[in-house]
Amino acid sequence: MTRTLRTQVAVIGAGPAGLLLSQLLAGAGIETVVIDRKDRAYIEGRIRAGVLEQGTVDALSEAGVGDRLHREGLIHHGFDLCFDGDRHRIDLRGLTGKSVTVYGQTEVTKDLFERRFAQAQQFFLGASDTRPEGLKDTRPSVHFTHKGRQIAVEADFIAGCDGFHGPSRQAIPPEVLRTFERVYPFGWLGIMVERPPVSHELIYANHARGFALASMRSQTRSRYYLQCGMQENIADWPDERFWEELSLRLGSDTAASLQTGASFEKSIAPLRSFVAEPMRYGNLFLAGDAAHIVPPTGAKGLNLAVADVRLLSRALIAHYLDHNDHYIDTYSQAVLSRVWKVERFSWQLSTLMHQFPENSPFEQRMQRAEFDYITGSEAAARSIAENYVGLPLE
Ligand code: FAS
Ligand code: PHB
Repeated sequence: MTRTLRTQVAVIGAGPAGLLLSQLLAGAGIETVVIDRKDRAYIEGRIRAGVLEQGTVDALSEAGVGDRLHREGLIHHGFDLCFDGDRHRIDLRGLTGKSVTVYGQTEVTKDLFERRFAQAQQFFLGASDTRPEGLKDTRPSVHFTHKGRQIAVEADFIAGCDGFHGPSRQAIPPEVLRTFERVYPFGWLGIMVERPPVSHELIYANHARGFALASMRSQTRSRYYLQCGMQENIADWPDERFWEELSLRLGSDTAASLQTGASFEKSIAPLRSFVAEPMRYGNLFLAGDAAHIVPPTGAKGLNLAVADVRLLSRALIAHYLDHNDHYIDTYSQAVLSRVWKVERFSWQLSTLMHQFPENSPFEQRMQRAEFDYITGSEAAARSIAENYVGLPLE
């Protein structure tokens, strides 16, 4: 016996995109139901992004979840690019007048969950067999199993915020959906450690042995990444080996300040660029990783998801409050225009900062020339900076 519910917007996915969308819509009095296959503890425990654009900070503040972010977030006015031991600071503040905030996605998700539960958001967590149906109907629906019961949520719209592996993108007919993909020939091995960061700002390094990134979550908690092979096994990377490799790639001057210790999280993430078009089909709207993936080099994944949600919430609020469907009708075109620009930047920085096994000596020289151009030209540095702090929403 199926239990049928009715709402205005059914949101599949309680990651940052789905949680922020439900929060922004609630602020406009629009009702949502949020469905996720995982439980709150699992979702909050996922360690992912660490750098927030100002636009993301503004959106979280507008959503009423900015208090802890403003208290605990670290404002960064620049970051370092290193190439073969040469180190150059990209002065974000001086070049763009803007900065970024270091604050983990884990914390963003916790803040959003706390707010949504405080506002009695209707959640179905631990759902299985989630299926969006009737996308072209005036009353599409999401069907799933929850605590052994068959549930159907009828809605005006469905927001597919269910990440790269979710069902929403796959519900778009193959003859309509177009996908674009680049899989990089390496991954990122990341660790988290309760030690002060090696530097007060982030360091991106391209060394002959591979890429390295020195990041952080606070003044006492550091996040480090090493480029690694796609088939690497975590068991082959004990902490001692990780610290030794990181020291080599960061260079002896920087490594002299490195405070090592026992990691409490270690994982390998593959790198890909991916875009699905369109981001709307009937009454289904895609947002975040459900529609696109960027390599983490440009710190864009989470920020791009938030930008999608800002445009989607504007479209849905205009529909319900102003009976204006202009932003709904132009959502896919508007959001994809920005998605492709961010894909370009993430691809550019990944291409510059990693060792590619297949690169010819000429392509290696092109990498060096690109680094020398960026460090020698204010215009080139400003281009990197304006993408890193976040392109305008439109
Ligand atoms: P999410 O994937 O966060 O959330 C999707 C939600 O949908 C999940 O909670 C999932 O449980 C749910 N879902 C999936 N299938 C479902 C189904 N069948 N039924 C119901 N629910 C379902 N970005 C950065 O900027 N910097 C980084 O360093 C970085 N590192 C990353 C490392 C990894 C391993 C990964 C996977 C991503 C990383 N990202 C990083 C990108 C990441 O931050 C994403 O951009 C961000 O989580 C996007 O948020 P959402 O679109 O909400 O998708
Ligand atoms: C992180 O701290 O996890 C992080 C920071 C910057 C990136 C990617 C990841 O570009």
